[in-house]
Amino acid sequence: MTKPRVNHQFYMQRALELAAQGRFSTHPNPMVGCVIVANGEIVGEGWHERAGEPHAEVHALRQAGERAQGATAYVTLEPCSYFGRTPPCADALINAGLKCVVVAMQDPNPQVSGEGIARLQAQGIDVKVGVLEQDARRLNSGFVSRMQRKRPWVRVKMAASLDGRTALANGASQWVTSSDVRNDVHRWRAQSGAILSTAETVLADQAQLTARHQQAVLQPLRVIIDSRGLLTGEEVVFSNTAPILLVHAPDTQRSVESAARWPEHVQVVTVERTQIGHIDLAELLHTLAAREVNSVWTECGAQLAGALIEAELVDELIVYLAPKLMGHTAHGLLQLPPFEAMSQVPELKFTDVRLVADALRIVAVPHRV
Ligand code: AOF
Ligand code: ZN
Repeated sequence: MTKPRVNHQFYMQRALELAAQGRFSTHPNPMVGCVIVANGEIVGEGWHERAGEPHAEVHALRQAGERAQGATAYVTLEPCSYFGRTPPCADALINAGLKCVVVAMQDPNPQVSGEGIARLQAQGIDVKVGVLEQDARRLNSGFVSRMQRKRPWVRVKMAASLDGRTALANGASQWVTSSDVRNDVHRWRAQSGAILSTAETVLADQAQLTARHQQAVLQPLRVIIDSRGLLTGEEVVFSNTAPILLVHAPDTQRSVESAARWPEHVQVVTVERTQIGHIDLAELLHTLAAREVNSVWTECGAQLAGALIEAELVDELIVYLAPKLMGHTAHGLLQLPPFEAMSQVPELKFTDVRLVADALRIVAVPHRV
């Protein structure tokens, strides 16, 4: 007699949905979901809501109670094996008498990294790894990036007319896209660990760089590159007291003059310049990862966006194209060096295209060979 096939993907899909509920609140921790199934019935569900609070497995085990005995747990990330802010989930699953644990992906955190799985197996629990792994990795691209590459996942947002223009020749640019598009931008901001911009953009747009989205629970760290020392502390961006990281170069005049003049929510860091005089963006990203920033949402001008692309530090481009035409005398999206052959131009791959309000939103990833 053949055993009925258990639909691991079905339950893992549910666990991923639960995990995604932490989109606006879990960072710097990963989003994790857990489903406990006994005799073909879901008896417990949970997700990790906030760093410092119980992990997904703990919530699901509490709900399942006695019914966890002999059941199967579906977890989107390998159960943890060490005492962090909370005790190890592998132990909680062992103590509850789970028979089988299905895991979407191994935890890239070097403090776990296979140990949680080994711990479960050592107790005779049947562990299956890799169900819907791609989806789980995509969901936590930021956490995985910080753990494995020691830098955050970098998204660069751009908005342009259909013909790829951002500002008229005289500089007029507000607003290329409609206010409904800006709501979508606030949603992205709200799920990012940091928003990266420059003093030039902050001054030109009177930007606040906050996440004004109803589900925004944690304000992203606002990271502003001010290598020329243009900001005084009087700009609108400083009126909101969410944290700001001001990035100066060692020779930035204002930083040399006095660091103490900045309000309490502003911290200044110094990042070296590269040979061509720009802030070393790779070093800046390492600094952000060290501060537990998983993902960076970049809103900037053509220069920084171009520099990030040239340095191969962009993971996703999010481009909003408004149904407008601005003509060839208007400014383009990106500053890149002149290319002499088509073989030199950076190639991308579109991963998502959809209508957002009246704009076309394109997500593209660099096609690295
Ligand atoms: C799990 N289930 O729901 C989460 C896990 O500081 P702590 O105690 O919250 O631990 C955070 C680490 O635990 C985090 O870096 C990641 O490795 C793991 N996250 N693990 O089994 C969960 N959120
Ligand atoms: Zn855990």
